[in-house]
Amino acid sequence: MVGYAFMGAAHSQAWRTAPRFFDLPLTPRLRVVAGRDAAAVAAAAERLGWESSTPSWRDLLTRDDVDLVDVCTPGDTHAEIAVAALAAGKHVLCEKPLANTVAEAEAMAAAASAAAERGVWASVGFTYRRVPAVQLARRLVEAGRVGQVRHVRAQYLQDWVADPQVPLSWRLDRAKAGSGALGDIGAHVVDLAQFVTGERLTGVNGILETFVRERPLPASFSGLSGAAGTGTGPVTVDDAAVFLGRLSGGGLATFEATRFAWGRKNALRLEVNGSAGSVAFDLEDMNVLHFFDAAEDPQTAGFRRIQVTEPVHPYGGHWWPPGHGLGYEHAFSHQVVDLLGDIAAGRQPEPSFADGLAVQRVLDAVERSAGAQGAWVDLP
Ligand code: SOE
Repeated sequence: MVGYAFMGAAHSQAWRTAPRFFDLPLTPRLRVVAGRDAAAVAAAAERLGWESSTPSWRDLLTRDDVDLVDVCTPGDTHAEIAVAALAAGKHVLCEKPLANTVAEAEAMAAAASAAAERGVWASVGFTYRRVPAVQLARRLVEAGRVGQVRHVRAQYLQDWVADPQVPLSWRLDRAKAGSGALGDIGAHVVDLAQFVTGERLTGVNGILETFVRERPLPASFSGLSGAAGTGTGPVTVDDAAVFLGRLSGGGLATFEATRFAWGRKNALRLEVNGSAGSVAFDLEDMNVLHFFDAAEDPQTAGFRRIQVTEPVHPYGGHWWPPGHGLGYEHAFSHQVVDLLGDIAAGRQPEPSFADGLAVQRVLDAVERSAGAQGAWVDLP
């Protein structure tokens, strides 16, 4: 693994836990974690359960006991690490968004398709696909239970920078993160909208805003919170993104991604309205899927609140007894389960780098639309 902060901790937990709850065709060994600060990465290895550490990610590429490289760094290093790892014959799991630019994402997708010819696989970590209720939503849409998709209503609402005194961190730095709310959390809802509907966005029209343009420099920062130091610096990314989209099946989509929705902590919401029904999901109530079936008797029809915690449900029966819910971290374990299953079977894991590139093109189109005063931008 490269990187060992928030995402590195989440991935480590998943690599350790998945084989304890699922029968996996391959057994993960946490061989080595890389990070620039030798002392800090050594401490992280100890804390997160890695056998060794190194200050150079390139060391991973020459080790025979490394089969897969898990990229948990900010977006500015994804392309370089992932392309080099694939060239070295290592499978790659890369955090989202795939890259900071379309050009980087294109290079990564090209490297992934060349590697696939050699049975070396790449996947991008749009982890929310692995929430059981999201998988169930996909199953219902795929089975035709909502019919022809008319609307997708997608939001990702957070509030962790709504306070102007929250200091700068890499997620607010365009050079590191590529974009702000758009790429950090908007990317998730773009991916989920396309995953759940099985369609692609064919065009977008959007606006971006940065509400707080100058923030304290950090004295320290960890995860999503930090302490202010002295002096200030510029915020170089969007705080919020709002955009419209057209879907390949003719439906209409609306998206909102913001870090300024006080009280909304991690509210990823997705609602799909089709010709035959609707599904609705909210990550803040992540064990539940709401489903409306338009074929039901109108006298008693209504949104059904499905508790997605039963053995018949996706990933069901592997964790706790029926009715006992899962949390944020379980989706990362499911990611490990699916990825190792696909690698062992010699098939392309999903989401692929091509899927990551498709999302990147949407993000780029939203930025171009916003830059062109809301012009409509078509996607290939
Ligand atoms: C912060 O906005 C963040 O941790 C994102 O970086 C993640 O991708 C998202 O899953 C949760 O929020």
